[in-house]
Amino acid sequence: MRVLVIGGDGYCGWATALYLSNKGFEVGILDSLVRRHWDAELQVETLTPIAPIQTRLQRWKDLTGKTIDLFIGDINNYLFLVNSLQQFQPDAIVHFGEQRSAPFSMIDRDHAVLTQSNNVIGNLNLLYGIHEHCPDCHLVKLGTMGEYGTPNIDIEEGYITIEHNGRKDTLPYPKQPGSFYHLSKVHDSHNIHFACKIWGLRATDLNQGIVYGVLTEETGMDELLINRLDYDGVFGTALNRFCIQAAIGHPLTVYGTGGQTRALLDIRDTVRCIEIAINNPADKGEFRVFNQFTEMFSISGLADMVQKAGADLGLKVEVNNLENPRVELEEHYFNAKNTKLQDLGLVPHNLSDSLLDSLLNFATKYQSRVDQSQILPQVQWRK
Ligand code: NAD
Ligand code: USQ
Repeated sequence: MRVLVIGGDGYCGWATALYLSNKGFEVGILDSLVRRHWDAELQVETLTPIAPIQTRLQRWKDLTGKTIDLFIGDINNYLFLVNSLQQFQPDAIVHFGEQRSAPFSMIDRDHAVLTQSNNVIGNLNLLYGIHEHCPDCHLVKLGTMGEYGTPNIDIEEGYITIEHNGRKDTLPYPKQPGSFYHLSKVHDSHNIHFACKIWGLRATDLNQGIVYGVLTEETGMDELLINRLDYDGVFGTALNRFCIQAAIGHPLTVYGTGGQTRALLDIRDTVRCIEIAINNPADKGEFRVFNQFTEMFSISGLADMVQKAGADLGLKVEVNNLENPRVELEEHYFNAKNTKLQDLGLVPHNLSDSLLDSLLNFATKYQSRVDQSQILPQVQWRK
């Protein structure tokens, strides 16, 4: 099967492209490399020294004999996108290629507009590209658990059955996202749902939780295949950030009380979930939604776990409750369903002491690359 990984130079996309290539899929990567450009603009670097994409792919070929096609360009450039689709002829497209940071989208008007135009128009182009050039292709689109927000009822997988004034229907689950980035994902979901309805496209929206970890079997094979690991206040995410903070002796940055509860998963489960979605395509006209996470934790719970794992390694880890730069509930109900991927065969890697240990050791190895001035959050939602 031919799989095009859009955003294949990024954190989830790189791990996925190598995993699928290793499993025998014919893989192509399409990426504009804009994420490397945004890092440069923010003057941040990933904790890990990532090689240029061409070097990465050459190393992969030298090690495994497997070739991954490369298309460098922006999916907002429709001509480029169509040429790539015609050349590669994908059976499935995994779409990771978006601006994915909530704080980045909240910096100012420019960054909100950049986020929504990059994400929403890029995704709309892709829908047209599939419709016009590969209508049978299965779109596997990365959404986010943050589309749902934190409602005071259980979160279902995409749809909820409601009885109202004596009538009953199954409807898209209500969305209450918490940033202009998370909103872009809601807009994408609506556009994909509509395209499936009018053109009979087949699509799976994967509402993914926060991803943690860095090593997968493939990216761990060689230093030149190393994956990115963000720790800065804009692109770094909760658990990864906490491990790196612990390794360099920076107090853990819990925003507010830390009672915020979120859905999380190991990057090794991200790649497996994508494989499961590809191997079990949605029907023609079906807009299918899976909640892609394995466990739920409060942010203060995560900080406590990192503190304990750090202590076991002889690190003295402090926790700081900072004034919350975001507008979000800090104490709330959160119970989301996640059975669909497990029913199709996902066996989760639950968060364990050994994973925290390995992440802390990994962070310690690269600690000299950390710029301490990039750790505290600088983007304010209320500004
Ligand atoms: P990332 O920033 O590491 O990678 C995204 C890649 O997409 C980058 O290489 C970037 O250059 C590319 N890209 C962005 N816009 C593009 C465009 N218009 N055309 C072509 N390429 C483009 O992000 P990530 O952490 O790997 O996230 C991947 C996807 O998964 C995103 O859609 C994100 O919203 C979603 N997701 C991520 C997480 C997480 O914790 N990292 C959690 C849930 C969902
Ligand atoms: N938080 C802290 N301290 C930190 C960083 C974050 O307390 O140092 C808190 C935030 O306030 C928030 C929670 O942790 O309540 C999660 O924040 P995050 O930055 O780890 O994650 P988020 O902004 O939600 O975004 C990340 C990815 C995004 C993806 C999303 C999945 O960047 O691409 O869509 O996780 S989810 O959270 O399920 O929506």
